Amino acid sequence: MQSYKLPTSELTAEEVFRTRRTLLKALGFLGLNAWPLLNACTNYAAQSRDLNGTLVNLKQLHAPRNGSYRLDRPLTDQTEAAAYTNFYEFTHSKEVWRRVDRFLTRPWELKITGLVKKPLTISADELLKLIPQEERHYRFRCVETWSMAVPWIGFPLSALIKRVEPLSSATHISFISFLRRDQAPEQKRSSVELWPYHEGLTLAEGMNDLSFMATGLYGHELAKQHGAPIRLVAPWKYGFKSIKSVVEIVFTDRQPATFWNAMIPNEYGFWANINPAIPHPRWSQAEESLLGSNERRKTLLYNGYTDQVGGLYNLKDRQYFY
Ligand SMILES: Nc1nc2c(c(=O)[nH]1)N[C@H]1C(S)=C(S)[C@@H](COP(=O)(O)O)O[C@H]1N2
Ligand SMILES: [Mo]
Repeated sequence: MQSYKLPTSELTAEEVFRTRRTLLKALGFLGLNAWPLLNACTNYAAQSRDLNGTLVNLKQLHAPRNGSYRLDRPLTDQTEAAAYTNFYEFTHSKEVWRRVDRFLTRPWELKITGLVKKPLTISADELLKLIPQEERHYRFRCVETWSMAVPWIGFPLSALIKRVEPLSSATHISFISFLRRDQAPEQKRSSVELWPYHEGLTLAEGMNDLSFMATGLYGHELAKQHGAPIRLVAPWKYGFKSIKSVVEIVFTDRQPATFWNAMIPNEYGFWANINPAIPHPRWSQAEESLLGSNERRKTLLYNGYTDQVGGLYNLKDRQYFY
């Protein structure tokens, strides 16, 4: 997904350099020859300690499991999932967790506007109290071919839609993420004019029971790199549809613009429904690699959710699969 032109970040190199220098000093002080040791263990030790620290600090959430959603594979290890995320506002690498310190996810306001009878502006914490939370085990498939299986906590998007009462003219829902150049390094560095990240669904897709607003993962609030404090999860679509850290939801009467479609229109469309038979222009979508174990599996049509969403699309019409 990285073929567009953004300057790459040098922060990783800097951080690694700093860690190595500190260790070199310490080992030099002990009179040891540091180099062989360094290459073996510096980065791994420093990184995993920091990530675990981050995860331990998350607030616990308690939500009953909705047993209707069952998996055909084990849950992904939560540290593996947290260490390998896509969040282009912060970095193009998967080590987003190392760049989110300055990102403030509380207080957080979510605005719901557009073609609705009852527009709503509400804090993330109030929203948690307003709508009952549940846990759902979902598969999740990135367009880049990695996948995971995780226990989200949150609520069906339909519950929120019903609260604001869409007008009969509303056909689509647009989702908008934050714009904070002071907190998100890539929003500051990049010349891309498309920020904030934005995504969209049809109203029918949003009302489908699979569409989920996630506020937690693995029994606690979302880690920042997973899109705290609230994000969309549409598990039958490629991962880029599942927009993180949403600040605004707008009901419209036309198909909304979407970030990756605007960035690379010949590779990423509005629909992005998962279909192993239709390759990405640059790679096959037939298989996926499970985060953590690296096990390879055949990718399933609609990521295995045909019973829930198959009726929304025409399988013979390719527009739905890019
Ligand atoms: N705001 C925002 N949301 C985003 C992205 C992003 O870069 N910015 N990346 C998307 C992509 S490409 C994927 S695969 C998923 C990854 O979710 P995860 O990192 O929690 O696994 O988030 C999606 N949501
Ligand atoms: Mo992705």
